[in-house]
Parts: sequence; C-alpha cells; structure tokens
Amino acid sequence: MNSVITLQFANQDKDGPHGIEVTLAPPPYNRMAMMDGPAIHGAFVSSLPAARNDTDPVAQTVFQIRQPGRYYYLCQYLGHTADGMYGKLIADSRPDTKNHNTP
Ligand SMILES: [Cu+2]
Repeated sequence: MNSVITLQFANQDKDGPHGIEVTLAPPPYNRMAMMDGPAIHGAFVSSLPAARNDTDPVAQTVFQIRQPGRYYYLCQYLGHTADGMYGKLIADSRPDTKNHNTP
C-alpha cells in the first residue's frame, strides 16, 4: 500500500486558531496525544490563525500512507479534542470498488 494523501486544512473559526495532525492514538483524548507527534511524516499542519472577515486561513500538506489501518486526526490545541475536534481516517488496502464520481 502506498497512498498519497493531500490534506487541505482551512480554519473557518473566527474565534481562534486551530491545527491538525494525524496520529495513531485513538480517543478518548484524556492525555495530550498530540505530544506523540504526527504518526506519518508530513501529516501535520501547525497553527492557523482565526478566520477574519471573508478570509479563511488555508494550509496544505502531502503525505504518504504505507500501512493500512486506523489513524486519527485531531487539533493540537489543548482541550480542543475534548470539544470533539478529532476524527477517524481509515486506510484500507482493498481495491476501491466504489464510484466516487457520483455526487
Ligand atoms: Cu482546535
């Protein structure tokens, strides 16, 4: 398996900065999982400032997933994962049989 992932992250929150990092640590995040560092080289976008007016700060990173499995993305800011700023990313080595071009 060797999947190239392009991650584009936009902070649409006008009240504060956020970042994103891919980790192997599953929830619950009652510890600072972000201190483990990203699970994959490059799977990290550091702090983006709060959005202003009509401008959402945007950053992009490209990384490779070589191992199938469950990964998690989270915001590195203390307390943000407790507020739900995380999710699951499943890397599956089976052939993709779904048509992703359908809206
Ligand atoms: Cu956040």
